[in-house]
Amino acid sequence: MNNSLLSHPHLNSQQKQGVTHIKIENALASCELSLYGAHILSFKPKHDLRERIYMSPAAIMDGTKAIRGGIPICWPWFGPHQAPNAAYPQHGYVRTQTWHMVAVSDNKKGTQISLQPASTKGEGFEGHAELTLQITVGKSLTIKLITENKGETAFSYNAALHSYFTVSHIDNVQLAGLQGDYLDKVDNGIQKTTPVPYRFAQEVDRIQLTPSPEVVINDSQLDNSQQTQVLSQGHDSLVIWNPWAEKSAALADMPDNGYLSFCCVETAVTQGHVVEAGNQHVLQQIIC
Ligand code: TA6
Repeated sequence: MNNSLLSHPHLNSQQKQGVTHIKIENALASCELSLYGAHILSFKPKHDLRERIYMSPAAIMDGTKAIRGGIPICWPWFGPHQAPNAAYPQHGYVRTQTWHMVAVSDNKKGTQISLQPASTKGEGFEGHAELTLQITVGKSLTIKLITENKGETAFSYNAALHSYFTVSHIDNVQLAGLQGDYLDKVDNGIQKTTPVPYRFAQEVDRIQLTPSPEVVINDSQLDNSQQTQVLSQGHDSLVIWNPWAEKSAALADMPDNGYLSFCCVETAVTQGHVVEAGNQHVLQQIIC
C-alpha cells in the first residue's frame, strides 16, 4: 500500500490482532474498517452519533476467518457457489483477503477512500476483473463496489454488500419498502409474496426479487426522523437475513442471543450480472 495515503488528515491506522484497521473521521461522521475483507465495522454520523452497524462481540478479528457483523463484501458469487466444491467458499473469496488503499480524497460529501483486494482471481471464477470498493464517509455512508471487466470476453458475477444493521431489539423492527416476491431460503427456495407488515418472528433468509431502491428499518425505539434508510442501486435483489435463536446459537462467532440485536439488509446481485469486456458495473448501498 502507498503509505503516504495514510498521512491524510482524516485517516488513522492501527494494528489490531495483526490486522490493519483504518478509522476515517471528519466533521460529518466516523467510520472504521478492517483491511481484512475491506470490511466496514462501524459508521456513526455526527448529527446523531447513532451507530448504524452491528458487530458480533464474538467476531474473529485476527484475519483467520470472515468477520461476523459489519459489512462483508460477497464477490464474485453470493451464498454457496453453483458448482458445489469445498474449494469454493460461501460468499466468494474477497471477504477473506487483505485489501489495500489505492486512493483517498475529500470532497463536499465527505472523505472518499478506494480499496482493492490482493487479487480478484480465484477458483470458481473465470473472469478477468478489477474490483474496487469506494467508500464515502459523510452525513451518510456511500459504498460502491465497482466490478470492471479487464478481459476480452464477457463474464457474469454475483455479489452482495451484506450489511448487518444494529437494532434496539428484533421485536421492535419493521421493514418498509420491500415488495413483490421473494425466494424463501428456509423453505426450499419456494417463491412467496412479501408480507405486510414485514416483521421478524422466526429465521428469515430471503432473496427479495424486486430491487426496491429504498428500504427503511423502522425501529419502534427511535423517532420517525431517526430511522435507518438503506438506498440501493445496481442490484437485482435485496437479501433479508436474521438467523433467529437456533442458528445464532450454532454460530461460534455470534453470542447465542446475537440475533436479537440486528437484521441484515443486503444490496445484492443474485441472478447473475453480465459485464461485457471493457465495461464496469457498480453495486451501491447508501446508509443514512
Ligand atoms: O445473506 C444471508 C446468508 O446467505 C445466509 O444464508 C446466512 O448463512 C448468511 O448469509 C451468513 O453467511 P456466512 O457465510 O457469513 O455465515
